[in-house]
Parts: sequence; structure tokens; C-alpha cells
Amino acid sequence: MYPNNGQKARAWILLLAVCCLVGLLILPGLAYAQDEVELEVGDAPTSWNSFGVLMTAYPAGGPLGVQANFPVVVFPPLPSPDGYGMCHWWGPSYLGPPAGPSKSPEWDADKGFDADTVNNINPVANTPDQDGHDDGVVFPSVLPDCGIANITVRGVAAGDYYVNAWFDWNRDGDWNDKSVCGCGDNEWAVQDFQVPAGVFSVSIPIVPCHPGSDTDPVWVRVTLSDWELLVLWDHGANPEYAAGGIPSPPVENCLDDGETEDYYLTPEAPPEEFVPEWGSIALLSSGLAGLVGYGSLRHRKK
Ligand SMILES: [Ca+2]
Ligand SMILES: [Ca+2]
Ligand SMILES: [Ca+2]
Ligand SMILES: [Ca+2]
Repeated sequence: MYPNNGQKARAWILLLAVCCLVGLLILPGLAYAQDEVELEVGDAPTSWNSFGVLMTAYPAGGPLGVQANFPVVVFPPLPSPDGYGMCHWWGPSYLGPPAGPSKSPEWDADKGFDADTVNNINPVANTPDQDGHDDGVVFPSVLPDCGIANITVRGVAAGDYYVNAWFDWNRDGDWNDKSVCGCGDNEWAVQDFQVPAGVFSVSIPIVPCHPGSDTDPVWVRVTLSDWELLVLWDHGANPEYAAGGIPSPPVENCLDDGETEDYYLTPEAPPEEFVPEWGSIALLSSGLAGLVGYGSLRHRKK
């Protein structure tokens, strides 16, 4: 015996009511659970934010020059081309001086709870770089183009942990580019540099690259975690990790423990080297020749 139209309609209404009830019960629970999460995330600018407005990478804070596309926001409506914002589950390890506290929790980069009282970035005001405790990395004042520079990274690790770092060498607002100057590091410049358990301070060599000027500002991300990103990257299966982001779904892929610090660096110009010009060399040569000639004349007169 087949149900008539009236019975079918009632069945559909009942199914709809059950779905609504389940939704009403589950969704607030999920939202509550998400809002309760305490993470540690970065504070570089990104146009892939919760407000759908463009942010500026260079110059930081605008006016709009180079658009920022860094993976920063953990729960954006649309992920960046390099995935979701790098994030860490809360834990005891951090970048910074051992006395601490050297990191602060937040729910996301641009909305919700933040222990610093301001969010890490304010997309509407085009203001990045507001996370507290960016205190774990010392950069040299000069980053020599295609030379070697050493960054000092200090912190506290609950075991054998790893430091990763990205530099936006070509200044295009992301950290996903390969070798830019043909002289060494790609933008994933430090890959799983292992640091010892406990209080650590390490010097890590990098090869900087400046396609424009040596003093062009550059956004840098430095991350500490017990996860090896080369393993997570998995030969390119998860390219987001190579570009400072994480794949979807975001929270499940957040790194355990550790911290991410984002920096807006403005390197100083390298000291000028003395390189004599050809005109000076010719003048010096003729002067020396004249002296030699005068000396030989005097010698013959004696
Ligand atoms: Ca820190
Ligand atoms: Ca920062
Ligand atoms: Ca914060
Ligand atoms: Ca780049």
C-alpha cells in the first residue's frame, strides 16, 4: 500500500523538523567549541580575512601598494591561495626569553578572543603586526643580497623541536616562491632546523635575496613546533606547509604546541666597499711613472 500525497507531505514536514532540531542542537555546540579553542597564530597582513577587505603587504599599513596574501586567518570565509593561517594548539613551548611569558593565546588572527585585548590584525583598518610577544628572533641589521646572514632564535622547547622560517624575498605578499635570485634559499628559507629540549639559543644561517633594493622591507614568519614540516609537506602533497600555511580543515592541522612570530623587517644598507674608479687608477699609475722617471734622472745626474 503506497502513501498518499497527504502522508508524503507530513513525512517531509517531519523530516524537515527533525533536521532543524538537530541543527539547532549541534550548530551552537560546534560554534561554542570553536570559540573555546585557544590557539597561537601569526599577525602578518592578509586579504583573505573575515571582513573581505584588502590588506597591504608593502608598505605595511598602506596605502595599498602590494596586496597581502599571507596565510594568517585560521577560520576565514575563503582560505588564502596558500591555505589557512598557521596555528598551534596551546602548549608549554615558545619563542622568546626563558623567563616568559613569551606568547599569548587567541582564537583567531582577526576576530574573537585574544589575550592581548586587541586582535593580531585589524583588516578594516589595514593594521597588521599586533600580536604580543614577538620576542624570539634577532635578525642582523644587514641582510646581504646573496650573502650569508645568521638569525638568532631563542626559546623554550618541551622536547626536540623544529624551527621553520619564511621570507617574502620577491616582496609579492606571500611566502610561496621558489629561488628568487638564483643564489640560494627559496622563500621557505629555514626548513626543520632542530633545536634541543629545554632553554635554547641557536644561530641559523640563511641566504637573503633582494631583487629590488637591499633595504626593501620584507615580511618574515618564524615558527617553532615539535612537528617536522617536511614530513607534513609530504613531497608536495600538502604545499600549504611549504608556504607558511596549513591545509583544510584548519584546526585539525594546527601544529602541536610552539609559537608563530611574524616580523616586518626593514634591512639596513650594507656598508659601501672601496672600489677605485678607472680614472683614479690611471691617474695613480701616471703619477707613479712620473716619480720613477724623476728618480732615474736624478740617479744619472750623480
Ligand atoms: Ca614569543
Ligand atoms: Ca608580529
Ligand atoms: Ca594576540
Ligand atoms: Ca613571495
